[in-house]
Amino acid sequence: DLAPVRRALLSVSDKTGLVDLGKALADKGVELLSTGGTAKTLREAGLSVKDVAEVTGFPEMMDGRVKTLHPAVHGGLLALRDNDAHVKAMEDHDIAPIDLLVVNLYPFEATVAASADYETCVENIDIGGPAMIRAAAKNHAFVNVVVDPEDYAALLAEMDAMDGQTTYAFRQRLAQTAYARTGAYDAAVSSWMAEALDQPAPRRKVVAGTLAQTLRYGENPHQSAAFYKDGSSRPGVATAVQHQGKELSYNNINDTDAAFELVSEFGTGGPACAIIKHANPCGVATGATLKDAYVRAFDCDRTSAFGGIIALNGVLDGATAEEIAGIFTEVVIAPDADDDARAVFAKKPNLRLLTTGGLADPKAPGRMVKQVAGGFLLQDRDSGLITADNLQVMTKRQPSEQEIADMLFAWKVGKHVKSNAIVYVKDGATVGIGAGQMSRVDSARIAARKSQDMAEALGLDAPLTQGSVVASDAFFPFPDGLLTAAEAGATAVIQPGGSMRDQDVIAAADEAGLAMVFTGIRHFRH
Ligand code: 93A
Repeated sequence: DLAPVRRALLSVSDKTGLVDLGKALADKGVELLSTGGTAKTLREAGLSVKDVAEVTGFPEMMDGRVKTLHPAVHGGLLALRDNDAHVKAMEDHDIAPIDLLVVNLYPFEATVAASADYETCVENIDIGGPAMIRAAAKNHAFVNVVVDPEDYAALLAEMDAMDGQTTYAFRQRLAQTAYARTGAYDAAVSSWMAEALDQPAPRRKVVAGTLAQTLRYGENPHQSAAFYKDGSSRPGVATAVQHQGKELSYNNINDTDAAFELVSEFGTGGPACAIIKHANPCGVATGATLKDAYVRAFDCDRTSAFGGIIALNGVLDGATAEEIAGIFTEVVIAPDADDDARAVFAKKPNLRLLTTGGLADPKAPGRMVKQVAGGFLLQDRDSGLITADNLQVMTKRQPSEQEIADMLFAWKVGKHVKSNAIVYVKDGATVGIGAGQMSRVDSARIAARKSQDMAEALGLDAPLTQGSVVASDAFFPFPDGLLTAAEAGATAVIQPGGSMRDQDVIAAADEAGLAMVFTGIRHFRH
């Protein structure tokens, strides 16, 4: 199953490692064919190269759109060397076999990521490259195909070990990688077009991403894992710059995303901070300063905040960094960090600091993927947003201005809490969060209970849920959850409404003297 490498076609956009590869191949006596720019680079390095134009008898034409699309190339890649008819066809038509194809494609994904205009993106759709890659990969019985400079060393090592030849198993692995590349490439093109056409989830037809980073392990150390990126340029964990600290783990990336998406809900309207543990917030607050917002968020649940992930919606400053450095924190993510803050964190080398250059737009369209056994679920991002104008007062008592402000705050937070979500808020800070319970009344109880624990720890007379407002991510199916919140001291309730028993819930709210508003939309998050 060994096959010789006598003739190679090199056609690469990314010229990384090209000259070294060309030299190594030439040293092994391999004849080099190449397209325009690639041939030029090789010749400038003193290598002797044959132009593909000479092989095809046609010049590269139409701005390079047609360079390698010719039987002299594709016949050389596809001919079965052990098939008499194929060999005769090669002889009849003066086609020489090509044993090694080295191609990397026009940088379509990078062009999209650089926010290029539509025409530039179209022009960067490679046609000849994928055609050759697919042909060479199909003929892996005889042909080697390399699509990534990272694999040049492995190719040369294989040829060294096998006396200038390669094994079938090696060529099979190359072919598998090659089809992954062409598959991901076309998926990226399709996804980009879907984005350009602003198509919703069901019209996408394909979910695309490119391997960006191999992770040390997955959710648990016995699971291997990797980070795939979809080419989006929106501020967030995928595009953030890491300034210090260990490599992000799988769980770090998941939690950092949750933290940044949540804090971005607050826009640039004033300092805000979110602290995340296990993808749920354990404290969210606004404040006069970022430091103030952090301290208020921290005070929601100091126990859980230990080892948390912190997101801020403004430029991290020295005073805030100093405060954050007081306890163990895994990751801090913010639009930017000033020199003072960086100096403070430099003393904490394990702390990961990420900057994004801006906030995520909560209204932006986008797609969310979730895997189930045997498939993927795809949905539009939850970009649902409400303002005070969307609130419908259902109770006899009207909410106060402060209650309305706190309810809108609690609603934003609740959108980012795993269902069933119950969030108590007072004066622009969460004071109790109940997440991920199978029953809504349990979430209400847990949130109140945690607030009580915190009041004891802080030496307060009463838990901060006294005089708070409460948000529920979906309707209360019965009055019990609402009554739990009333017992904890909540005075106003924000919830979607829409239960068969809304009238019972409204009556219970009136009886308890609560103000209650309906939003008409819900924020399940599972
Ligand atoms: O425009 S193409 O789709 N038409 C072709 O026939 C063709 N053949 C190779 N693009 C084509 N290529 C691509 O050109 C390769 O995939 C590679 O990315 C690039 C190398 O061009 P150059 O050698 O001129 O830098």
